[in-house]
Amino acid sequence: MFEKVLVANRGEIAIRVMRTLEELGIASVAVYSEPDRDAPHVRRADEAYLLGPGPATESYLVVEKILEVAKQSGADAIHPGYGFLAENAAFARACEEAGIVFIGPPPSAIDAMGSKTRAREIMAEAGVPIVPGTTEPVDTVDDARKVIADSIGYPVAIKAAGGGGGKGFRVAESEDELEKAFEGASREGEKFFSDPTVYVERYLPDPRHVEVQVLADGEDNVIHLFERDCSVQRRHQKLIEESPAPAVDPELRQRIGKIGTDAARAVGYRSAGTVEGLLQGGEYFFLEMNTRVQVEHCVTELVTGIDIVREQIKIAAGEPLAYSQEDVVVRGHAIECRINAEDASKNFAPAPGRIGHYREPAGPFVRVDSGAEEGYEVLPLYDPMIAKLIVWDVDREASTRRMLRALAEYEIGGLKTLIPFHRALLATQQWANGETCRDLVEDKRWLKQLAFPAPEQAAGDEEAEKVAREYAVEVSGRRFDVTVIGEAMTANGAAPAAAKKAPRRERKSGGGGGAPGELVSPLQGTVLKVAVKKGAQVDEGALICVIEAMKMENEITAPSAGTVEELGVTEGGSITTGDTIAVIK
Ligand code: MV4
Repeated sequence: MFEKVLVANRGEIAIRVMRTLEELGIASVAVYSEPDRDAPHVRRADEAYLLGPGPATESYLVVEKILEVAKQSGADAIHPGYGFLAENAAFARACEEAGIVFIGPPPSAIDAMGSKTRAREIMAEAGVPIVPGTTEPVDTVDDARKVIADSIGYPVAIKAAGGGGGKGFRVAESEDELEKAFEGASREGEKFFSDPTVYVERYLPDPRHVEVQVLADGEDNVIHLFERDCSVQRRHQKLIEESPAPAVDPELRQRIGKIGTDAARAVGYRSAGTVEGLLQGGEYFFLEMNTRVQVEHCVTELVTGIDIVREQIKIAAGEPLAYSQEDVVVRGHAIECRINAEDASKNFAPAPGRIGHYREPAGPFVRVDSGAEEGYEVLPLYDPMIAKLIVWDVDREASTRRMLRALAEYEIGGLKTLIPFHRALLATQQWANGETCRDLVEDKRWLKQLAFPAPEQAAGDEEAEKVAREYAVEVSGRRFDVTVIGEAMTANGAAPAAAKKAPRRERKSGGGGGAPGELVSPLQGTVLKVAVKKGAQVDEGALICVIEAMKMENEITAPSAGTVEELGVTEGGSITTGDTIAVIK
């Protein structure tokens, strides 16, 4: 097994991966951009290294820099998370060439699935049902007109070959709309993937988005962990995901599970992956394969009890799968709500800013995968998804009630999030019926009425003249919640929550501050023991003294090897933060 893994990502997924690494006894290495210096994923890791400025193209996407950090830190492997470099075959190859394991599929499988036309061709050959349409690029609008008339029929979807996840996707209801759709898809393909190639599919009128989680170990064991339904999406951004899919019965479940494993086998897959498809009237069609761990993998973890990231890491380390298909069973129902810093009532406008008060829900069968905390600033530079709320219960109805309870417990002040949207949507009859809620997420009037009930509490908005504050009062022993609206108070040192910076974690070693070679006390307390004499030679990591603080004994060690030129501590003496313990040169 690996000893140390670099996590080439940020936010909730970086923390998610580090948690599993710790459980496996593997040290974690974080990388970060300048504005992420004090981000939670940086403090969660055992070691952290700066990549560069904020824009991802200068930090999280710089292959050479990440490989350099991997070498410098002695990492055996790199976990890419999702997004950034996760589906970049050139990066996976560069890792291999540098002798570092890429925790993901073989580059050839990334390439095969990266081209949507090639993927469709491979799937058709392997007997996997694809959405009817072309498996080859369509070069011109005239060619498209012909192939549609001959074999597809309207409406059609024009999709970019380099696309995926809905980028470069246009619909033409009839021939009049074809040229515009074709050019739109081609332009978007060129813009996002430097590839203007498009292909044509029959447009399915009201499909459900159903995907299959697969695991393959490279030793011919390919299994699936059943399906997820991700039909609640807007502009191709998934908002809510669940497992099992409400529209899938046991017979169909077996069928689409096999489609998932057949698709994975057809490209020699190894690692965790997802086969995405459309379900329309009992028919299931392959759409594309995501060759990474996905945002929504957690719902599958909750219904199967399998840690997908752990399996992914073990597979990458060369271990065979510990599960066979028969071992995998689905129990109960899990739902995930993406907590984005967005205002649904304003057409899902991005709502970056600093989080004020922050409190996560808890209690039975509630999981929060978050990259945020009190005082954390959501930057417009990166993905607006700051956390995911995932719940489990015995069935869909109970799981929905549990999600509504957890959403009500979730307190995020200072900026707007999708919490009000999720609470409203999960309370609708459409959701209860298991519908896709497609009209609802596009319905401006419905979205508008979920405008934020009370104008955002002005936590952190020091300029606001009037602020709303919530208090609990007791009247004759009975508790009431009251909202007091008045001028902001700055007295009593009660700083608004947003003004409080997240506490920095103390770094244990390294002579932070101080002159060269100076070892400064990180704490205040009593010197219980002095382990060296002045003039002594010490190795790096050698015990210098023991300081008792807050009833805890803290060992202070040498940050580097050298001679103890000065010694500022005596046994039994007291010491304050910032005092010189020793000078080692
Ligand atoms: C489609 C489609 C209808 N016909 N393809 C592609 C990316 C993914 N985000 C949704 N995609 C779709 N591809 C064909 N040939 C409809 C969608 C679609 C969708 C599908 C299921 C549930 C919700 C959806 C919302 C928008 C688009």
